[in-house]
Amino acid sequence: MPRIRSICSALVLALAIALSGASPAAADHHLTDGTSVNLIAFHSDKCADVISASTADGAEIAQYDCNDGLNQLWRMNDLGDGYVELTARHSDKCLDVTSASDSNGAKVIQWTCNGGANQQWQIQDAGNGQVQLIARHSDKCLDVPSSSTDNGARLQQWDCHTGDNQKWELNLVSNPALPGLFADPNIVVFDDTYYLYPTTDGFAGWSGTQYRAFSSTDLVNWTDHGVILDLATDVSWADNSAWAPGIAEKNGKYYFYFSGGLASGNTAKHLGVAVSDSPTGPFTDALGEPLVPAGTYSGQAIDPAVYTDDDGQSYLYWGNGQAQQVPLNEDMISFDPDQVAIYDPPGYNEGAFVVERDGTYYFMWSENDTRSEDYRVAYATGSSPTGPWSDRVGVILQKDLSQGIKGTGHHSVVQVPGTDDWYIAYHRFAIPDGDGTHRETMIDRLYFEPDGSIRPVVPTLEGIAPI
Ligand code: FUB
Repeated sequence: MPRIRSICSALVLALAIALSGASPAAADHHLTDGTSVNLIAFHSDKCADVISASTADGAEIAQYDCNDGLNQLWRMNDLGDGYVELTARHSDKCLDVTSASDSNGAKVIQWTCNGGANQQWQIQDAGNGQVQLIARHSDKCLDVPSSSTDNGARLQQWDCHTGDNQKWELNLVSNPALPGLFADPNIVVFDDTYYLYPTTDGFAGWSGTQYRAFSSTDLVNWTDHGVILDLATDVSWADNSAWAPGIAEKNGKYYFYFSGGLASGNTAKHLGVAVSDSPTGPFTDALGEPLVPAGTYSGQAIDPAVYTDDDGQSYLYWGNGQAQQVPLNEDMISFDPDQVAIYDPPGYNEGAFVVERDGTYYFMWSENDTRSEDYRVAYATGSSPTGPWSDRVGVILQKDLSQGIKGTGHHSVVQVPGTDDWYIAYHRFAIPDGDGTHRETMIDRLYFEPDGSIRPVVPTLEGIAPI
């Protein structure tokens, strides 16, 4: 498994301190509640693993060669008093000392989380980027018996000592960026804080009604700000299909572009705009009617995205089957229909997104159907926010079956302010068992080549280090 080990030593101490609440400065820093990690035994380089990916209470924890399994991934739930619960991502069960035993040699298992002290762990700095994990009820350490290096060696608790078989490295895993099912992420930065605005996924026919906002200062730890717009209650002309939003800021107001339809009657999608004084809403429908009614142009009125040029002029892009592009008026909630231009490169399906770098504009889009594992991202370049656009340059994001990654698309791109560092947010089929309506939001690095072309993105299971 390609691991992002380099970040461990730099971050592990911050994690230990932040989670113990000992240092507010460190708590500001990086890893806190909800971070997922592999627990890697220092002496063996093997991962703490729920045997056979069992979801049963009582399943033992062993060390095993690290792989990409969710049964080797542990979510840290900060209990706020210097202790964490560690829940296995595949089962949502807690790392637990069996029967709350305080004996040396007591087995470590997974068990339904119940708040017991035998499910609470203190993360203690052990130096050199490693930690000890100390059970609250017994004050004993998570330990690999006899310093075994064997696959399958069952973990136990034992009196804490300085042996390497009680030292653990925490390997941060940041993908999926958001817990749960979210697709079509629109990533933006406002005032040095990053925001993600996705489709809430997991509904047959993409019939969800709610939009949520998430924020982060490091692109790894995301705060859920809850529902910012609900078509079922907040919009008169749509009550269904809250799809793929885009957002822009102007003069201290935030404009949220979204699609929706009616569950009954005409199910065509309209495109609307809502406004708020805050990037985390709540948002109010700005017009009381669609900005782009269904049927105005060929294809569905979906997948809005906004690019704002250096001169402050914002442009709206949207469309399925073909893309429309138009300068927005100063009010951000209207445009001149005579200025709408159609762009329909070969392969274009939906999910248009535009960025600029060094005077070159990049028009990117998604190809194929979101239900296909071949959903992917391609691009062209131009000399202005509305082109003219080059021929399709090529694909920059696609499935990677060697990692089980499928259906990578409907992306957006953000530049870290003041740097040439770029990140891409996109969705893929959820792992495991995802499909075109069960998708997860990922963030990976995006690089430009010296000639200005976009290097194909390597989609990762691990994700990124905090910025
Ligand atoms: O999430 C609903 C739809 O699926 C989006 O509008 C499309 O871009 C596709 O990802």
